[in-house]
Amino acid sequence: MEKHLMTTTEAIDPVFMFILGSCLVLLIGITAAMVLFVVRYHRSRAPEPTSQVDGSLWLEVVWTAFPTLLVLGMFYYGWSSYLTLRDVPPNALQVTAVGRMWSWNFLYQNGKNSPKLYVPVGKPVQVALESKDVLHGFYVPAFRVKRDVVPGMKNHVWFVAPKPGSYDIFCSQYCGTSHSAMIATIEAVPAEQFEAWLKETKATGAQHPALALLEKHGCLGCHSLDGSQKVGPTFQGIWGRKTDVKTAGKEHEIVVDEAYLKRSIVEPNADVVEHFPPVMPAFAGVLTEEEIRLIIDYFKTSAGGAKLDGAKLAREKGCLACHSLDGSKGVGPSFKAIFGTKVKVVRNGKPEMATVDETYLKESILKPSAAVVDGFPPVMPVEDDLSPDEVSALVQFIKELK
Ligand code: HEC
Ligand code: HEC
Ligand SMILES: [Cu+2]
Repeated sequence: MEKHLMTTTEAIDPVFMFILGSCLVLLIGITAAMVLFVVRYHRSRAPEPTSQVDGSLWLEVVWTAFPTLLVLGMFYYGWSSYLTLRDVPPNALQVTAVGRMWSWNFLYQNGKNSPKLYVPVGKPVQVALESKDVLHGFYVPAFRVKRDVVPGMKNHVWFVAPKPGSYDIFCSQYCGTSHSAMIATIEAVPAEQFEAWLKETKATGAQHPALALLEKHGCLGCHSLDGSQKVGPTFQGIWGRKTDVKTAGKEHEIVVDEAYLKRSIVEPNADVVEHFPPVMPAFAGVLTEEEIRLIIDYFKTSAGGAKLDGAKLAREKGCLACHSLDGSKGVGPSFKAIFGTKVKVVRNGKPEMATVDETYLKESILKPSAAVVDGFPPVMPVEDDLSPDEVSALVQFIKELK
């Protein structure tokens, strides 16, 4: 038999009941004693003091010892359940929750991401907490976990979903206009269903033999296939993209081609991509010529050719938290049918009319404060980890919205 795992709910609930119970007993006891004394010693019943006792050791010991023990009991009980909240079971599933104004996105270790937190029923899940912008709070009332999500700080919670179903996730820190809309759900599903869901991602090009190689050699631990940041640059859209690299200490721009890819795999420190640490192990002698061929082929076709889904991106990057698709006004203007229209914007403090074309859209995404749409607050965040391909996909998506 597996040892029963104490869940966060099981750790917190008894402490809560204990403290609530103690408070109730004290409240009722003190109120009853007070009422009793008021009646019993009312002036009409006892006009003169009835007793002249001026000390009772017994009473003093009791009223010192009892509250002390009670409070120490609360501390001990509370502290040990706090430790349960902080000690993550070693076999916990790892997920990262990324909070931004005003949405949550959940990243799984295989690179999959989702706006809903899917978890297997009955298994512990550790959620690492990250914020893209301001202070948020990850709050799941059903599992009694609540933790601040602070930009630049590592934090985590863990929980076990005991039964299949949906559980609410809220943001517990006021983080701006649409704070109250920063809601997501945990979908707890049976373990087999969860595994199937998790694997679904790899649907694109799952048949490609290079993927197995990328997995086998741990490339996907450092490189994502979906555009997300890991230790190394994403493989999404890698073929033909322009990259700044450092070769022998000198910075220059290259276009990703066969020769560059081969060198990057065999001799990664020859050209080190800007803003990344030179930590990639060399695969010379580990991968055969044939295998490297396969991987490069894969980059050329699947990873490079895979079209980015602008709609999915707009959701993942949180754009849809502020921009509607149906014409309704949100924190920002709706994306519906804006392409080709004219908008009044304020540029350098001066109002002007702008035509919504590709250049305008691109600028709006990369430098939101350059031209601020009239009647809207200048609160759109700069998404600094968008790749050029992602920006084009977003522009394309907005362009096609009828
Ligand atoms: C320990 C983490 C790690 C592993 C494992 C790893 N890489 Fe890398 N890789 C990096 C980092 C960091 C960079 C960027 C710095 C550099 O260029 O050395 C990089 C750069 C690259 C580049 C150049 C990317 C660009 O945008 O120009 C390619 C191609 C690449 N890796 C392929 C692979 C392949 C194929 C494997 C598996 C056989 C692999 N990597 C395994 C960390 C890793
Ligand atoms: C925090 C809310 C917020 C988020 C998140 C956000 N925006 Fe905006 N966006 C705004 C606001 C407010 C405006 C209008 C003021 C301005 O132009 O800066 C705006 C303006 C725009 C415009 C110009 C629209 C027009 O009608 O002229 C585009 C295009 C745009 N955003 C795209 C995006 C994309 C793409 C994303 C996701 C990467 C995004 N926004 C994320 C708030 C947001
Ligand atoms: Cu928030």
